[in-house]
Amino acid sequence: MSVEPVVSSRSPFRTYDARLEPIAEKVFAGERLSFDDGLTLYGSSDVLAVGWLANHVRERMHGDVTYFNVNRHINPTNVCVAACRLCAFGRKKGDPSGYTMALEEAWETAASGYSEAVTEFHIVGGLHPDLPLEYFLDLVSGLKVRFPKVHIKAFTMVEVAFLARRAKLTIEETLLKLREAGVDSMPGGGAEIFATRVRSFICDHKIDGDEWLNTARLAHKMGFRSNATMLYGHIENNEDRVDHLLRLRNVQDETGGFQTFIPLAFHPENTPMDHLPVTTGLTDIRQIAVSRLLLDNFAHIKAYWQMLTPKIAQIALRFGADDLDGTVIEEKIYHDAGAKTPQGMTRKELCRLITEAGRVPMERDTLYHAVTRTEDSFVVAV
Ligand code: V47
Repeated sequence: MSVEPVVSSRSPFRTYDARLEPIAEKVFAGERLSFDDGLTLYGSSDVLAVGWLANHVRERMHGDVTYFNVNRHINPTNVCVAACRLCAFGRKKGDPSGYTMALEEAWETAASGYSEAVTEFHIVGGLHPDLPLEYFLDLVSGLKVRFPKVHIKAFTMVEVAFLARRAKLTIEETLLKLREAGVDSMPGGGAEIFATRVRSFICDHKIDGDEWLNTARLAHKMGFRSNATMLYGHIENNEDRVDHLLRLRNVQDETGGFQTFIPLAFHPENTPMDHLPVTTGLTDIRQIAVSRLLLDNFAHIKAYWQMLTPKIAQIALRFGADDLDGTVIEEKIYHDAGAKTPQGMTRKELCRLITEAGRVPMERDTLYHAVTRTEDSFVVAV
């Protein structure tokens, strides 16, 4: 590898990895990066140059603006038929540490734990063998009655497909019922890694990669927006990561329905893969940067602070990320898997992270409309 710095004539971009130079030229020209470019970005030892390019794209798209939201996570049940090797949250039916919220309890949870009005409920849970679709419809419609202004981002593509199968409905019929009940959009979970070799080991009972993508495609065509995730840092390799990102990019070309991409670092504690090490800071930062560079048709890359830690998430704001996610209030999935991050953060704490990264905080709702607020209410600019 050359140790001479390569200096582009068109920018202050510098790298000691000459393989990045043609990629930089494409980035400056707004050209799409290829599968091989993705592998080069993952393989380059010049992580700062990769990050510089991602930051360039991030600033071209968003300037200094950095988004966050005031949200609350609700996990109605941890009982799950899937028993994924990646997961520390799910419990088999009958396990004494399994729980399922009564509807009243879920509605009370929604209102608890935070003094400022939330703009979003983020609802995901286990694939419960017995809870009927009606439970979830009642849960959502009850929330809408009690909190009519709050956006409901609920149920991953995996949950939607599972509920459809249990109710003997098509995915489309299920999505229509969820929409009628009050679901506004969908979170990005359950995508994991699409490549069959990996997926069949880490989550063999879930829908496969194509089914996840087809469910998202259908939801987008029905007018729902959703997010997308990728779980990295377990048994996947760089080819699997690039494949995952480009398959998302292809669906996004077709539908435009994805809002945000969220790379999720695998937390091994209390999972059947607890022999694996946790990801390192540079792996996390590089993942943010490569995501920003390959997903040219995604508006937002989220550095989910609960998963990355607030410190790494803050640094990610200089490596391609433009969103930190939210106040969250109570997080179960990562904390069951050993996360040491706080359960929630205040608006003030999120704004401090963003401001000290030299960025400009902007509170958003789920659909990225600006939010202004008084002490106990909020207004969404549409
Ligand atoms: O799908 C489960 C992941 C996801 C582990 O859309 C794990 O705004 C690491 O999707 N280690 C659920 N990850 C969370 C999720 C999410 C989070 C924040 C924002 C949004 C959004 C979506 O958590 C699962 C799975 O990929 N997960 N277990 C674990 N041990």
